[in-house]
Amino acid sequence: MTLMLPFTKMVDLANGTIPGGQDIQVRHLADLKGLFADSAAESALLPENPVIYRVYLGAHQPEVVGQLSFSTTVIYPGKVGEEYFFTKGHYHAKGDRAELYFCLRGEGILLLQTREGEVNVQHMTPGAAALVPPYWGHRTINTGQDEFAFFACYPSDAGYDYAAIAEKGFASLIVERDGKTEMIPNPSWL
Ligand code: S6P
Ligand code: ZN
Repeated sequence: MTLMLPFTKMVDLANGTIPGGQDIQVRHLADLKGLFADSAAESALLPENPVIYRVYLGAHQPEVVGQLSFSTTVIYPGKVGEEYFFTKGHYHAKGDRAELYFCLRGEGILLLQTREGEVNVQHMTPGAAALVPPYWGHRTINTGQDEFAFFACYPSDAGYDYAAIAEKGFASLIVERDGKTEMIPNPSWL
């Protein structure tokens, strides 16, 4: 066994970034193509191809049992049609791996769903610690006017299954109607 040394990374609480982190993933609209319900609105915005969110990896540990990795995600404010900007969303490839989210700034929704289609909504405001239990797919959505940022800590071997969400989406959509945030059924959900 190789003994790893403890370490500390600072999260910038003002903006939710991890300065000097190991990696930054940038997700533009083109990376989320096909995920928004209003495909006409999506196509209209594609030439502009805005950045939807960034993921700042604080620690990407070896993908083995017992290790923890952590990151922050900053989702920018905006909508495609009436649907707020969101993350791609995934199940963990190892479905029995849980995850913890801690909201740093802004406001948003953690939308969870089982493979059987049961949906759950957690409201995220600064200070909210939300648990993603094993087997729940998860997507985060910026329902506010400002950037929405949260910290995530997860087993390093959890992995990602994006395919199921990319194919079927979530059973519910989070939209703005008449200036209010609403959850509506996804008309394309089978
Ligand atoms: C990883 C964790 C987050 C997301 C990030 C982006 O298990 O849930 O770090 O990766 O919020 O979301 P997505 O769906 O694009 O990976
Ligand atoms: Zn996850």
